[in-house]
Amino acid sequence: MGRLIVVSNRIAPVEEGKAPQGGLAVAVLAALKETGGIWLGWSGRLAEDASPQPKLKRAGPLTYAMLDLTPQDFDLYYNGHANSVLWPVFHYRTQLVHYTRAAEDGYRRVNALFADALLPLLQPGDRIWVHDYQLIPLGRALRERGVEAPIGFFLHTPFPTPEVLRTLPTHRDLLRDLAAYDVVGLHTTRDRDALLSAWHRTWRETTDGRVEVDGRRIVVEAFPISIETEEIAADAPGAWNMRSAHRLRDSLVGRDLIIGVDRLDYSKGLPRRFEAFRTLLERWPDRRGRVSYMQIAPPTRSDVAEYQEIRHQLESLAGAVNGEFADIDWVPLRYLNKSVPRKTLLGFYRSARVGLVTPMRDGMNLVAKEYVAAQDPEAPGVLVLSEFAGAAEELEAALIVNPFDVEGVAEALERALTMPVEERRERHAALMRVLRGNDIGHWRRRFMAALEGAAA
Ligand code: ADQ
Repeated sequence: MGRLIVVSNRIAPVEEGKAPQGGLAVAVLAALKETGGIWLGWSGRLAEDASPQPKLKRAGPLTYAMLDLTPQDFDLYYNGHANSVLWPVFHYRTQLVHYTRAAEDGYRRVNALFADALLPLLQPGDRIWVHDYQLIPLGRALRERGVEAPIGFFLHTPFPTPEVLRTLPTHRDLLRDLAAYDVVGLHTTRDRDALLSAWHRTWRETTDGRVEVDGRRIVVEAFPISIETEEIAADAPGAWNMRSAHRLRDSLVGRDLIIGVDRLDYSKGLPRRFEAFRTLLERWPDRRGRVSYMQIAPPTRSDVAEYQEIRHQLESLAGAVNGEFADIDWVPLRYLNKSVPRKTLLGFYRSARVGLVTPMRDGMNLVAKEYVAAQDPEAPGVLVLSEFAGAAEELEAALIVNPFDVEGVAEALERALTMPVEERRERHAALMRVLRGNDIGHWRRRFMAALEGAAA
């Protein structure tokens, strides 16, 4: 097997001896350690005189290649086309799209920069794995520079249906960009079918299950991303005993906890989720004083206007719910705008009677999976999960809700809070079977096997 070259917007270099944070970093590093290789991405630094050559940092069999960007390029590429056009289109929020040709030019220029930076680092036998919507044109940019190595692409967001995709003025270019890859991976069969129907005019399925676009044969498949199931299940009891988890439970004085953990993003459905909690307290008055909802939501993409707006909206909603229902010794809604260390989070998940995950659209949603894996199998909490999270395709034993139906979400909360322990155990066991059958290692190996198949 040749070396693996991973390209993503950000890279997560891991200090010697420290564990990587987060599933994707874990998966990518595991793959890179197996084969040796390079991880190329933006360094996180902005500089007026950014060099087009990446800084290289070696760590055993792998090399981190870190590119600086100019503030102008970053603004057009990242805040502009990636996060103000592609992110809202892919999450079906077409009213939030701010398309400009200048931003798309910047996006393509940065993708070309990535291609130029990668070219001199490549060797015969390399396999290339590109990640996510920031880098869709990279495969074609590499092909235009003569790269013949197998190139795979994985999209971490949903892929929209053709009518929604059409709001992007240059959607045909995007479809042609995707056709430059040998493997295109999506989270769910729904996303795969959406891409196939967008390709409909030019694609045809071949007998070996591939898709032919303009004479190129491409593997298009659902690879549902997952978590380190066994590690999380093994770490959770210790995390439950950490001081942070004790502090949390002490503060609850026996009340039930509902937990939500999300990046502060309009795709995550937080305003309606707050409304659903308010509806729970309105319709079931004896829940008052007996349940608390903690929402952890660290701000992201704060330079984009919509992200500032949602932050204000949530502050005002949280204030309204607490103003209406709080008592001298009870705060119904705890709203935290900060990030929490991974281990601490596991202890919080395990302390919560309900995991509330209600995005309006989500590629997969790893929080849903982490919440399940962190539970005590003898007394597990209940996952309430949006049908619009990719995870719902696998996690059928959760309480599945439509996040647009605020009353329905409140009913599911009430049902979760009153669910007998036998039913909770059964559902948890069913969910764990799914998460053991498809953990992050399985995801990585399946994708790598598809890429290897393309090479053959
Ligand atoms: P995200 O939109 O970031 O990911 P998610 O899948 O839930 O959403 O992953 C978030 C990760 O960050 C989880 O591992 C979670 O534990 C962690 N996290 C979230 N909030 C945190 C906090 N306050 N403190 C600490 N850690 C926190 C994108 C797509 C998803 C897709 C993933 C992976 O939007 O749909 O599942 O990529 O492909």
